[in-house]
Amino acid sequence: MKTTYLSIVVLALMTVACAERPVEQSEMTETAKQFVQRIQEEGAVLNKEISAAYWVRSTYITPDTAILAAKAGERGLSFASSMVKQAKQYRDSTMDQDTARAIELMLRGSSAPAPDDAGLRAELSSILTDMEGQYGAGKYCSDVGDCMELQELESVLAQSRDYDELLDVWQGWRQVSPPYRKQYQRFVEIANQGAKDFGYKHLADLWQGGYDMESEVFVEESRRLWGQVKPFYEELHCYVRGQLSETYGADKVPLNQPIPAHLLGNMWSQTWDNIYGIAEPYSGVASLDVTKALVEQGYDELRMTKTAEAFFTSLGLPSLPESFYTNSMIKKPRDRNVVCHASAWDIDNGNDPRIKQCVEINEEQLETLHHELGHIYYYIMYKDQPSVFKGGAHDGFHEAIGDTIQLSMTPAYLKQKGLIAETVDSDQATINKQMKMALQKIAFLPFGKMIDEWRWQVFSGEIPPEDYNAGWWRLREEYQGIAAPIERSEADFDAGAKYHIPGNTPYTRYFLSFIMQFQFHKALCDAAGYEGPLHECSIYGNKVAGKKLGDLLAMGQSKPWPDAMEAMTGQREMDGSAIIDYFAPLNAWLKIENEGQQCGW
Ligand code: X8Z
Ligand code: ZN
Repeated sequence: MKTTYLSIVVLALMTVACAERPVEQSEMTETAKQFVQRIQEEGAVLNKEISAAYWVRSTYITPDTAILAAKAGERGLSFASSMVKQAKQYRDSTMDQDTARAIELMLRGSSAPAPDDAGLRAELSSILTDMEGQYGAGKYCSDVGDCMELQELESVLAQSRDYDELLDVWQGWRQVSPPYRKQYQRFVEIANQGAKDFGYKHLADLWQGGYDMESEVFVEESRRLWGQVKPFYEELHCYVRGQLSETYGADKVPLNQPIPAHLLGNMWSQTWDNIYGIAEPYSGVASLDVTKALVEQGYDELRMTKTAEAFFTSLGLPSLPESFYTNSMIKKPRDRNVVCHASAWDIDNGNDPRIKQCVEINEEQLETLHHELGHIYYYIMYKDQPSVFKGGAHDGFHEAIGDTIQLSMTPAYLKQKGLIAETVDSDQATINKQMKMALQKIAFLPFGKMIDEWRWQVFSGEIPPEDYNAGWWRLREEYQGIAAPIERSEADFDAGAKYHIPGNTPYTRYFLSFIMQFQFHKALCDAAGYEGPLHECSIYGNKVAGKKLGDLLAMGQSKPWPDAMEAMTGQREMDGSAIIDYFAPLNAWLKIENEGQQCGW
């Protein structure tokens, strides 16, 4: 099963389920421990079947695979409803610690809980399958009839510096989502009902409840973390806006206004490293063009994947099983529609882990491969946990593993791999490198935060269906300081043009991951005995750091996440100070650079 990101059946048995067994049958007939044991066994079988249907659907989008996937998903939803009903009966019973944790995890539900009604379950499953399929098959056909798929549109956004061309592809891709706006609204109604049936106020309450603390406390906690990094984001925003204004003109990018969303090198303005050329502090100092090296050296999809694997094995983690390479999809098929958005799947309980990624030969994709393998190594390392404990300590942990490795892909590491010609040791080179990283890691933070701020408000009814788009742009402006480059209206559904909305993947996990990966990086560098500045540390080849990482992965979600955090970092909290510390040189540089500028929007 694709755990952390797949829509309907989130994880192993916790969200899959088998409807056929009426709740009453289990009443009083088995202990809590026996119940957990049975659910795990039944869940594992069902899981395999559902994974197979979903895998085929995602790698072969047709009306037929929609039917098969929706049907399988429906069975999963039904199993989940039944499981939760039964689990509730054990809430106040006495039981051992592991069983109590298992029951608690079961009661968290999934990202799309179904109401206790067969008709609604079928409707929910088919809406989710259909929306993801429409997104996956999306294309933009221009007036002259040429059609472009998402990856081609993304590459125009990354490379073009022509304002109108950028605008054309930006608005073109956003034609994918209005056709499923009504379906999304219906999804919200049904899943909200499901959340209520599971005992939550609404779906936002359920999503926020997955972090070993009360929902309200978690919401505050996530906002506290945003508060820690916001001032640094505002400095970066100010500097980048100034550079864009010089490039496109102050009429197009006014200095006291939000930045037009199509100029940041990314379809969703979520990471900005593609405009490093515009934002480069010291022109030409220490070239960081890894893409050029990959292309020149003739890397293909397989060699890219093996390069990522080699980092993990250098830490002493095991090689990937042969089946990984046989069964994964790492190349975009030419003859059919697939969901290209990268994902990692735990099929058959750790025995058949796979990724699905339309790998292109560039640096961003190499990083994404490390991200995906982070998930895969989690699956492999918690393989022997009971199914109910297979999962990240929380979902942000699962997202953070591969990204933590990315932080060790320093210039020194890249040189060792022959992917940059030389390392340059100077203050200017440091600032350049930090800028490139910040355009990726700092620019992302408000985006990572606002997506679920929007969904939380949609689920709670604070943003009503008739305000979906206005609510979206209100939050885009508030958090990111960006604005739509052309007039938008409620005929649009701009949130839906981001994969995780039709794919129904919660997004706060990525926000948390982007904060925690720096905490993890620091902890692993400490374990490796590294003493220099954090941004120059690479744990490549270090078995002590590897052991620490492997131990974290092997815990799965068997314990509340603060325990896992403590084992890894010595701290029991998520904390933005490591990311701020990492970027100390750039932060200081930006403050001087922005002096006298009118920052903010
Ligand atoms: O969706 C992903 C991964 C799969 S879990 C490729 N990410 C987010 C995104 O692309 O929006 C990774 C970082 C953010
Ligand atoms: Zn991921």
